[in-house]
Amino acid sequence: MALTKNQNVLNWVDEVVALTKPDQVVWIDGSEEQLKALRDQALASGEMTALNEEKLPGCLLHRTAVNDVARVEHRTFICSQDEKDAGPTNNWWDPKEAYTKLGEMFDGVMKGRTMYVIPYSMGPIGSVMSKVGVEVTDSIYVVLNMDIMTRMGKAALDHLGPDSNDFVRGLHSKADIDEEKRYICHFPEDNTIWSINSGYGGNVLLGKKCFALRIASYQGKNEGWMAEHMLILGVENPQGDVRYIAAAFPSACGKTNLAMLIPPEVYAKQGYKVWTVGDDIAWLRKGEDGRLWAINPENGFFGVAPGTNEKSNPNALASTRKGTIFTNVVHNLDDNTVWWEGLDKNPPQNALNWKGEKWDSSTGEKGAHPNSRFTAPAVNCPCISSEFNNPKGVPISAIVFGGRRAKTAPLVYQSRDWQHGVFVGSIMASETTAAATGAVGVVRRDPMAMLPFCGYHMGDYFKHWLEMGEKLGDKAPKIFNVNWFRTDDEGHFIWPGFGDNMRVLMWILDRCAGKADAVETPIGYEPKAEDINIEGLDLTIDTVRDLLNVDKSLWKEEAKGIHEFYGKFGDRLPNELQDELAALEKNLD
Ligand code: GTP
Ligand code: SPV
Ligand code: MN
Repeated sequence: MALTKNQNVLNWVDEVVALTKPDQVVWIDGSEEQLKALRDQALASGEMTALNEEKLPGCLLHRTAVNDVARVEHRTFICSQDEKDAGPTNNWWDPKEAYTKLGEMFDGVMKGRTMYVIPYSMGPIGSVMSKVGVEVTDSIYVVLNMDIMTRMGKAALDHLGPDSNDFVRGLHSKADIDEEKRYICHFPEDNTIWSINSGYGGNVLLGKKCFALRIASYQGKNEGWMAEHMLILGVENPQGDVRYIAAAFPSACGKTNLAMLIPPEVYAKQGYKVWTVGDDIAWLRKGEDGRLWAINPENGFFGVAPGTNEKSNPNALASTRKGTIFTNVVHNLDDNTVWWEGLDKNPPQNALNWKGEKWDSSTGEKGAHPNSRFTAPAVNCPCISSEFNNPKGVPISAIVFGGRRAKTAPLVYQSRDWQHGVFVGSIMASETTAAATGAVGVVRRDPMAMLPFCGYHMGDYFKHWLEMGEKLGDKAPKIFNVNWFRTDDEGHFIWPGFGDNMRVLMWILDRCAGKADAVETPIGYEPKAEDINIEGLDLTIDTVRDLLNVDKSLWKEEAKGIHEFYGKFGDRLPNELQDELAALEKNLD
């Protein structure tokens, strides 16, 4: 039975029912009773496997098709009326053509299947910063994941109200999981997403990257706010004051890890604490007090499993110990639990790999897919912020950009001002990871970690950033860049990373509070090496100096790459950024 009298929602659901022709339609109300029935159905069909009830209560295991394990950027489209509005960094498809072509594929695709209608809120119910979506899908896996990742069910429709038309329409079908016919299409001007032939996270949990970044970034530009690929964390000092940082790193570059970090002993003993508000997406808006405020629109974590362990990220691991869905990890058949590379040094002997095949770890073949994931409820996280559900969000003191760079980028530097900070974000580059299909480890430009997620012209996006800075004036957060991934000549990471990244955050917060010094370099302000606290680390101040070194010849090469990249944007590149590039080149001479 329909859960709403909102005629805009009802009409749209009627339309997609007429198109896809499901055998039946089930409205997801979010009740435990309904969810239990769906879990049971998924267990009976083999779509999911129930895990050890004592060790992992309420946890489920799922395997996607082997051809369907990551986002597919080459099959992701921005379907704006005007090709120019998608910009040079997106794949564009004429909306009329896309609707027609995909319409043929969706025609009758749910015959013999059940359609689930999922109303959900991105952001706390009742917040002025939250927005509603409705996803229609033929996948129970999607329903169960959306339950963890969003505020799902009737409350979302109540939040929308009886008349509003301001909701994002998401249509998804697994169809035949045919990778040749896989399309993730966004129609920003219609608040619409159509996704077909995939069952993998970022392609099908339409509230996440598709809505909360691609559609929302477009909405934010029009409505004067920002949707960003950022974690949000709070650092509490011994006096109990909390300062918030938002940080944008590309996929699989450390957001979940930083968001949940455990302070090293040197800070823990003084009473410092770190609280997680979000690990992947931030919606940011100027608040009544003139500062920039952020909410995390999500309600759970869709985190990278490999590398997560008791030492690297105990909070993430703890988050996955109940009510979690594991995707494409190793199934330990001895005790019906899960395993992945980097969990511990004891791969299970009697186990199935991510493909469901008998797995022998001694062959050296990986058991879990490098992009295997956990979907864990945020409430499970031991360090979840008390402000997690605060409809006002949290005020942001610092914005941090960062990527995976073996050489060029130093451990940390600060921009001279907001405009220079936008430049710093725009020139981000990072080595590609397994989160998207394609080559891994190739350096590419990834401005603000939004290359795959900006729903409109990236030149206009830079302009929007500059405008936000003007709006915020002297209350704007300070902007920084970090790199945890510098390597030595043998390719080993030099900086210990993980919890020790707090040492860098402390310099950042001290700078925001006007408490720390800096030295000027050609690329921006850097800490004095002695201002990075290395107490308790097996690392010398000379190594910190190396980590902070700005190699002018590498940066001159970098500037060439930036020129080339900027060239793509033509006259939609803001002049301010050209000026910043010219200033960088001058500083390097
Ligand atoms: P998405 O969910 O794809 O957006 O990824 P993410 O940015 O949240 O990345 P995540 O925190 O899951 O980390 C991805 C990988 O980077 C994992 O294998 C981590 O072990 C590794 N990693 C995270 N932080 C650090 C760090 O400080 N140093 C090093 N060397 N590796 C790190
Ligand atoms: C990412 O790839 O940045 C993720 C996972 O956070 S996905 O939901 O697949 O986009
Ligand atoms: Mn992400």
